[in-house]
Amino acid sequence: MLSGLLQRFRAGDRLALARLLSLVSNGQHVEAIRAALPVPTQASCVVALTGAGGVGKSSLTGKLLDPIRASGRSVAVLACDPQSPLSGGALLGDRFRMPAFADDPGVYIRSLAAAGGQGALASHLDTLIALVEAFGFEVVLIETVGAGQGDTAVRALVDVLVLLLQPETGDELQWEKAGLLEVADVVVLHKADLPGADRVAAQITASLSLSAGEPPPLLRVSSRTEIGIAELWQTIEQRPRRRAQRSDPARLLRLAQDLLADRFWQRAELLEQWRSGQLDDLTAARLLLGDSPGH
Ligand SMILES: Nc1nc2c(ncn2[C@@H]2O[C@H](COP(=O)(O)OP(=O)(O)OP(=O)(O)O)[C@@H](O)[C@H]2O)c(=O)[nH]1
Ligand SMILES: [Mg+2]
Repeated sequence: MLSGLLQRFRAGDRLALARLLSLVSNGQHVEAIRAALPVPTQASCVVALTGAGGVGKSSLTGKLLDPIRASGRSVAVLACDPQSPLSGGALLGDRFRMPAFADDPGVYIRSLAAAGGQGALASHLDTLIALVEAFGFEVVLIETVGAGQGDTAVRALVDVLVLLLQPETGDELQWEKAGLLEVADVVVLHKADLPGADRVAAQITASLSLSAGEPPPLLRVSSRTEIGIAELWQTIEQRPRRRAQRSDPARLLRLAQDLLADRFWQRAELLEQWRSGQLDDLTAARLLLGDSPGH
């Protein structure tokens, strides 16, 4: 079942992509899927939009599709929704805000909910990203509800983390306490069309100036009036890509694993010998690596 699915995935079948995303978000066959993914031909740009519920992550994600598509790049949106898929509300809601792209082959939008909630989804987020990257999408936008600690984990998996704040939340000090500002690469004061935006912007600027090192840029954006949308995408694009940091050995290891995985699935004969018991695990693994079996 899985190998057929992967074959269709490699052939560019969107239904196969959807099915694989479902499997991974439910924690099924994650290792096998991960191992079988082709190496992406080009590095994509992975952006996470995080912030409290209702801050406007979905609306802003929809708006960002315009400058991304205008630049000619394809884009996948992964909305990591903590709600049950049974409610269906979030999925429909997200789609409804992006109707202009329903027939655009360069746009793929998917809401994901995990049985185990947000944490379960986040634990497989790297593989979910790898899936849409391997499918060929050049930009990946991830919508995730900010939960403080979770954002630190998300940050390690993406190129740019965008934190959304809004005026009039009444709990403006919460993001400071949670250390959210510290993990952000770009801070957005969203719903800047609302009254109180100036005051909150000044508060955020003051908080940012207290942090050690270069503070992240703060942008005022409104998805309602479209103020700041183009500037935001430009800012995101110009940020250094975290994942591209060449000094990270984990990235090299990942590439080596991908290459090895490619080789693995081509070694049908070796797999058959292993399945039939002619080769034990260790010997088969060494042969796969190109080692002589005894060493
Ligand atoms: N005034 C104003 N309202 C906005 C703006 N963007 C979104 N909203 C409203 O804010 C509400 C929440 O927007 P969403 O985009 O669903 O927010 P979200 O962060 O994705 O919400 P969750 O996915 O539920 O966490 C909606 O009622 C939007 O109409 C904006 O720029 N200005
Ligand atoms: Mg949303």
